[in-house]
Amino acid sequence: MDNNQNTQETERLQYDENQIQVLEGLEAVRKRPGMYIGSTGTNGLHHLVYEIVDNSIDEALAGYCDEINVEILPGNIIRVVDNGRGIPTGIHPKAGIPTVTVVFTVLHAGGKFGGSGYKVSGGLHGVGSSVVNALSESLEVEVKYNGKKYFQRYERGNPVTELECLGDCEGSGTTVTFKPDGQVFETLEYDYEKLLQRLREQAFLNAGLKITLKDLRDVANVVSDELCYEGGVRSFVEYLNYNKTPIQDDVIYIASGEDEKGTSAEIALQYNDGYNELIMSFANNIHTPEGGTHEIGFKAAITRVFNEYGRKHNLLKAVDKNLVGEDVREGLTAVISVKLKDAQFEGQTKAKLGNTYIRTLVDSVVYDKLTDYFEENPAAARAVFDKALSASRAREAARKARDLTRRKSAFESASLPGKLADCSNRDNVTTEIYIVEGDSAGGSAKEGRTRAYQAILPLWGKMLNVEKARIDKVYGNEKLMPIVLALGCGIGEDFDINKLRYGKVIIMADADVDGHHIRTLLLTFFFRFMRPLIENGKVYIAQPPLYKVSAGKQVRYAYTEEERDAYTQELSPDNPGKVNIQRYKGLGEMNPSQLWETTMNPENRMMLRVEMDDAARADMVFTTLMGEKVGPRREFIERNARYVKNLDI
Ligand code: TSJ
Repeated sequence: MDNNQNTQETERLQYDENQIQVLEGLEAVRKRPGMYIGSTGTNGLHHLVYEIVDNSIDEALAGYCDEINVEILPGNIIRVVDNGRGIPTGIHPKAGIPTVTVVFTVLHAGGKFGGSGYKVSGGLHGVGSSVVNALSESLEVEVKYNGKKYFQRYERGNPVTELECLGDCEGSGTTVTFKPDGQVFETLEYDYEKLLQRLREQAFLNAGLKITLKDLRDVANVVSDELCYEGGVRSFVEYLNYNKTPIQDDVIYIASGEDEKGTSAEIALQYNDGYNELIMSFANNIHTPEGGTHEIGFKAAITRVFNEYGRKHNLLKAVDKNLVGEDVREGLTAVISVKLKDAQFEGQTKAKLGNTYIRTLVDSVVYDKLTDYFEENPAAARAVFDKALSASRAREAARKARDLTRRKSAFESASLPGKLADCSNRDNVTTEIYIVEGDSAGGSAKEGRTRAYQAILPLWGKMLNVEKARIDKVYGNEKLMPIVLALGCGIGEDFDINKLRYGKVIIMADADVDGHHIRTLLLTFFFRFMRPLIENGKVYIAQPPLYKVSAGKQVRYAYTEEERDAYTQELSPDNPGKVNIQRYKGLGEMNPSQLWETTMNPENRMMLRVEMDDAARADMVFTTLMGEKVGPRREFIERNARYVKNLDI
């Protein structure tokens, strides 16, 4: 880190009573970091960056900042620079120390000395820069304020220099550089794509704000992105629909304007020819993946607009039932962004907006503007209405198909698929189902498994790509139904995680192109029709070893090239030149006991749990990889080769 030549000479601060309280506050943060940043895993690590950047975004919202730069420096040190007013450096009247020092050392100091007014209450949001400071091995702040440059350094939350004036300067702004504490975090490695995703979101939500992200960790390979969207939420919807095929030319944009309480709503939406819905909602720029009153108001309004339009233009006859929410949201991509002074976040993860007046506000503005849009754009209105109508017919067909499957399975008494070799235990905690590609691997798995708690379901032949199918095509599909029946938890609206028959759902396929394809198809299916299965961490990918390294009777299985080389080293001293390396091309090359030892035995096996960072990111990946457009797919793979590999976990 820079600018710390003077550190050693500077005396440590003398602490008065206030300061001691402060340090006890930050001590609490270090004792229970999870309480403040959610976790000490990779999410918590990234959360530190968002906390700092949010301060710059507040400054932008207040109208004083239009550029934010975020850099990942060598050693996974983060630097955030903005061109705002700079954090005030004068003595804070209550604390008796510089305001900037208060900001970094007093818990919950944020917002007490100004800010945009759109502060949020409770939860993990806006816990503030002092938390980041407490959880950083070191943090340095440089402020350009009132024509002077100031600097202060902290270690694990404690100031180790006074706030020093470094002399005159031009302009104003804030630079914060921090190194997350290895004593606190399980991992210190920043994920560029993860930061990019979140910063891009913020750039869309703050139209015109320029955010730059730079990865400077590898000098030979500097990566950077500049994010600036004049179109705001409209651009956001265009971006989300980038690899989809819209059925209307324009993005519909709805804005409420600000009311006397300072509340406002902005909505952008566009329909595409696919079958999925993607709604991203935000309150005060904070993502609300669990929805809340803004989403409820939006959904209620569009359903009403569609039904009134259908009745008025006689597209829905007297005998026809009303369209339901699912119908009018098929193929919908929407972004909802509301701003309010007294945001209440609810739910387990504080990811759901609770203020009831927002429902009415969003409902009425969406209802009015969308009704106008339909009347003024008859061609687009007809296209989206007809789509909703055919969604409603498909829903009816799916219901019939589902009832048929239910009757059939009741009739056939055993409702489990014939190919399933079930386990004998009946609980859904300790049991596992292996979904195995190919009959021969399926055979080995059946023989090698521990029957008490491991079930095997072999798959064979080409599987349906559900990215291009509606739910009615899943019912009765001979490749997918065995999975649905074996898992027992239903699909789509009927899905019920409590009915899942196993504790873990494990996909086991070869480590080659075909295996990759099967994994992607299965994950697409789970993501589109059994999403809570992924959200609840039930889906795993088995990792068969890539190599068998043997010397005489000694055998090692290697899951990476590094491991292979290490085992070769390990075994060679005793057996010079006698090390044999076999590369496994498929599961079929292993006999049942080898398959058990290397891939299925909980004591030895490597498995990856499938996790979903963000529905929007996952949606984009699945549409790109499995959808119809070839151009975006190629671009995506070229740009994200590393990420595709990660996702394919
Ligand atoms: F919080 C923080 F310290 F982590 C941090 C704050 C980090 C970064 C990168 C930037 C900022 C920040 C704070 N940028 N801009 C500001 N602005 C103020 O703190 C500020 C300045 C002037 C006034 C005023 O009323 O005159 C009010 C505020 C909140």
